[in-house]
Amino acid sequence: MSLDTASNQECEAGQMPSFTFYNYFRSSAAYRVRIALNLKGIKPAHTVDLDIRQGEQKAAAFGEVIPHGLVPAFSWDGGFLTQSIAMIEWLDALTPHLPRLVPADPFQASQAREIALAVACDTHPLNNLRVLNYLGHRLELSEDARLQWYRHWVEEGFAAVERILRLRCSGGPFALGLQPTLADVCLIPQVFNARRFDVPLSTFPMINEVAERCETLEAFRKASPEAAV
Ligand SMILES: N[C@@H](CCC(=O)N[C@@H](CS)C(=O)NCC(=O)O)C(=O)O
Repeated sequence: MSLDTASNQECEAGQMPSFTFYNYFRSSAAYRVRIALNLKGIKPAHTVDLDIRQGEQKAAAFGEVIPHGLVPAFSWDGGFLTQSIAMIEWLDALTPHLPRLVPADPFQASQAREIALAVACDTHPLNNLRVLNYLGHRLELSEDARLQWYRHWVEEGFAAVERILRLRCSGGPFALGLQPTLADVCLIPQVFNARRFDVPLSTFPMINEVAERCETLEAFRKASPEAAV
């Protein structure tokens, strides 16, 4: 596959190429992309499931399409894209006729990104597999200490999102109003992870309400790691 600039520009014409999705069922960043694909009704031509516990995403064979060694990623003939939020924005930009995940209104778009980034930048990276592995293997923190770390950063992140939701006062039922957006797409996988690690969520009523509403939608349910097992 050639990754030169000219071939990457082929996508700029606004045509969605036939693409491959690199996925791991329990990855919350990949879960975001699965929700986005379902909400838009887009099916990748191929899905490659990689077991990140075995480090499969770092195999040399994927070096040109997953250069940072993390899932999710997309590739197509002549190009690749990583970073779940960039990938979702790419899907959205190429299919504005399908349900919009980043609202057309610039202020609402910023608000969707605000919540998405509070999850994807301020919360999730602190609890990534490689971070938890480093705490355990390199710094030799106990299982209990790692769990404490995990819960602390989710609680910090969710406290911020809860305050934002309260101040934005969208009226629901989704994070920013009547339609699910990038905000919900990022929030729900983090809620799933929080439940998995028994983070108490009763102090985040607005997040809980949004999660309950999203989970009534098939697009969210079918994207869940539980749907894959
Ligand atoms: N900022 C990235 C995060 C990607 C990421 O952290 N992926 C995790 C799974 S959720 C991963 O591949 N972890 C492998 C590892 O930590 O070794 C995104 O949004 O796509």
